[in-house]
Amino acid sequence: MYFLTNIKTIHRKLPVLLASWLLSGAAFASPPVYDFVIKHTYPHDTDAFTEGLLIKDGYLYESTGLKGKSSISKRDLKTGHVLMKVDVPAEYFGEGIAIFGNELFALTWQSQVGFVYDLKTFKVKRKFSYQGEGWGMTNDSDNLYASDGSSDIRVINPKTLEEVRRIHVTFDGHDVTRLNELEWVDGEIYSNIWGSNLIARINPLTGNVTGVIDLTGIIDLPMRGPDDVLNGIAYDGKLKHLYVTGKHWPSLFEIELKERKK
Ligand SMILES: [Ca+2]
Repeated sequence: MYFLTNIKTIHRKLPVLLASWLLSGAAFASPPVYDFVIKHTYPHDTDAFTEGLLIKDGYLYESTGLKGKSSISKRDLKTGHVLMKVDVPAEYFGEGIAIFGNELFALTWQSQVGFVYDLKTFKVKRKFSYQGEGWGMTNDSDNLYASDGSSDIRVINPKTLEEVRRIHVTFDGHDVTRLNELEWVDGEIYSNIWGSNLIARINPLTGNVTGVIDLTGIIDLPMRGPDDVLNGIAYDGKLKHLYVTGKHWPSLFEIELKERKK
């Protein structure tokens, strides 16, 4: 999500809450915190203002934002080389993507228009509309899941593109806002918390945050600007490999999670 135009309107409570909770040592009964171990580092396109990231059949799919610069690409995971790419029309700010069957679904930020692409050709098959903003997206074997910067994740039927229900995400009784890029990981939803180094692990049935992944320090290179935040989670469910990156980051990291001792 775009920092400069949204910073005044977005509720900032949660990262502060989570950060203070992490610093406190999480002494009270609370969900676990996970640190990371980098298993592999792969190149990432520094021109990519990453909004969506996923792995399908061993290939990396990435969507990027910014008007006039948004695209969707299929890439070699280990080299980052582009295998197929389509530009999003210049009037749209590209956002999250998900793949369901042979179709790739893509959101736009404030245009309230989504696109359905043929996965093999990247040709637009149809469009769909929705209320509010589009941020992150993921899917399981039944549904699409979309965030909009609020504390709700929309559950969407991939055939009708109708909203089925909403997952209201809370942490210790507090609404968790700024949910951004999403990833379905073995029955949980992982969500970048926009503007932070944190990923929330969410129970999709209850909306409860069941754990927090702290990626502070994963990259220490100077970024181009304040928008170049952690964003992008991809999970290879067959190999159980978890990948993360950020906007304009030079690296894509495969990481393992280690629960922090209290
Ligand atoms: Ca993802």
